[in-house]
Amino acid sequence: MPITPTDTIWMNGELVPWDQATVHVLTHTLHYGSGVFEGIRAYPTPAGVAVFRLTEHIDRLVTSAKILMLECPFSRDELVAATKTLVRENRLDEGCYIRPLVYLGYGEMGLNPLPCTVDVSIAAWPWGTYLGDEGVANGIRLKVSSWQRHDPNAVPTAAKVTGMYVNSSLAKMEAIKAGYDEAVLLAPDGHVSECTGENIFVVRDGHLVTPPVSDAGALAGITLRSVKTIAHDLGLEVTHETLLRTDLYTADEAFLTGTAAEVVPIREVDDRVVGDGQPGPVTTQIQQVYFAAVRGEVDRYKDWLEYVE
Ligand code: PPE
Repeated sequence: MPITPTDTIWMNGELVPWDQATVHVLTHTLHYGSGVFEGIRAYPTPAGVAVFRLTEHIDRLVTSAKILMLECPFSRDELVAATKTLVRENRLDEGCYIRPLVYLGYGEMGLNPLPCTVDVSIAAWPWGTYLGDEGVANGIRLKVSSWQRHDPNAVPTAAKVTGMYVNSSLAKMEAIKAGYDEAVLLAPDGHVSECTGENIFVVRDGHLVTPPVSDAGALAGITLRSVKTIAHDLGLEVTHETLLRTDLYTADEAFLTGTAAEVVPIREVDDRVVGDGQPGPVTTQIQQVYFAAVRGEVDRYKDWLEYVE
């Protein structure tokens, strides 16, 4: 997934030319994975480019920083304003992916992070579909990973910590090398947790089920929250229930949700066809409403859009 450069990246309060947005090789977080980050998307709408649920993403970033005891030198409001400035100044009118990062900078080494300076960057660039246009249209093939999701007492699964994504990358590589598109990870108790960078839903008898986020060690997804609202508004019931891998095999439909991935149907899990192997009617309906909502085409979800102008 190559990056398309834009003009500038926001670093510690300034817009820095793209090629100069660099760090020292002894940057603390590069060694110990102790940063926190977000993934956010902006979309073109009839009223101009809008960042989807920006304040909620920045709130989650600030919460992740709190969990890691990172003293973020910028307030929530400053980070929201900085993100809007970045998207506006780089004229990303067709939408973009936005990646804020709070990290420990250069100056200290060793496992005590408390004396380190905390740096913040926000980058944005145009990014297409994360799991491919074909996957969005026709569904993807999943493999249950041999790698287990984190134990929340080993690393804080409620925080979006850079170093924790080693686990996701191991699972992703295993799945891709075995010929699948994506992996689903099981929590230490054997229940379904989430995918490498997405939450997971199944549809049973027209009713949506997703794992209980914190018990399953999954991220409290903002797309998951949006999908729950959309489903309720469509008159569909949504519950959080523990799921076994066999619940994925026997579901009528399944799909995953995430900012980068958006809403993607699952057509197979461990070589078992889910439903009839086509995106099901509930998945398709949720996907259509989600894509319309992010593009400002659904009045009732206008509050989710934060305009950069
Ligand atoms: N689980 C994980 C592990 C996760 O990384 C994400 C987002 C989600 C669930 C869904 O959360 P939300 O985006 O709030 O609906 N993954 C981000 C990073 C992907 C990547 O770095 O690649 C994202 O989608 O931006």
